[in-house]
Amino acid sequence: PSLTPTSSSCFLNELLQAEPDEKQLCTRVLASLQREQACRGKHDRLNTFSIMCKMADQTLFGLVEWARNIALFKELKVEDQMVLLQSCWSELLVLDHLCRQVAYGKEGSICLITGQQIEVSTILSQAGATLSSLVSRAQDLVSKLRSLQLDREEFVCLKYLVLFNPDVKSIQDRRQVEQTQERVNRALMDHTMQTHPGHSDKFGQLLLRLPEVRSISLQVEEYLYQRHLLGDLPCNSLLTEMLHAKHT
Ligand code: DR9
Repeated sequence: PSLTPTSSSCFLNELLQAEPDEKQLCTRVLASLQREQACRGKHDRLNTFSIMCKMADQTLFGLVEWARNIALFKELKVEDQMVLLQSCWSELLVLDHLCRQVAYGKEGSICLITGQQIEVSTILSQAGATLSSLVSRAQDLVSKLRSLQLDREEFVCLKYLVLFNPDVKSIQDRRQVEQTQERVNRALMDHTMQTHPGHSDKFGQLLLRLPEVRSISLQVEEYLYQRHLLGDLPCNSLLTEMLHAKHT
């Protein structure tokens, strides 16, 4: 590995600078949950599902804000920004969840954005079939990413690759999305070769995880849509809005 910073590593540094701070995010989510609880009376507490949805909603706000601050994203037409976000919001949520598990999760438990750890066995005993399968699939992916020693740089690249997806239908500036995708891909490849010269296929191994992220995210949407049909989703949330954008 060379000692002079390459253009890829400079580019990666820039991407990392724009990463949201986990502590700040946590504080914001906790504050919003507390505000909500304070507005309710003692006998009208939120149930677990609503609390989780609020958490996911706040996380989603953070992810949209993150995307909108990216220079290469801001340069796109607003219509393109919208279709890109509508097509990848659930993948971003899943990636975010996976990365949090790799960074902070303990074996056998799930770490929420609030820092709370919940045992997987507890979830599996309370959740229905769809959620149980989701959590198990996500945990399997977490194990794989841990054994690949996914780092922050690689995680950011995966987020970018999910966001800048030139295959999304009706994109106008397809060429520009493609160029960003290629640039990030290159940076990811250079980074894995520099940090793991002995592990020649780490780059390929990471990219091969993306279809499973996609598949899990579609199952998350299906799960949420089922709960929506049961009338369980809060109506004025970004989560619900994104879910609807796809079903119209
Ligand atoms: C990173 C995103 C942050 C968002 C926070 C949500 C994180 C979701 C990630 C993992 C799920 C954790 C689940 C914690 C569950 C707490 C205890 C429990 O098991 O509650 C059961 C309750 C209802 O289960 P059910 O819907 O299966 O119904 C059962 C039925 O009544 C009997 O058959 O489950 C919940 O409340 C879960 C709410 C999940 C909200 C999901 C938002 C999804 C958004 C992003 C997901 C990111 C990836 C998740 C991959 C697992």
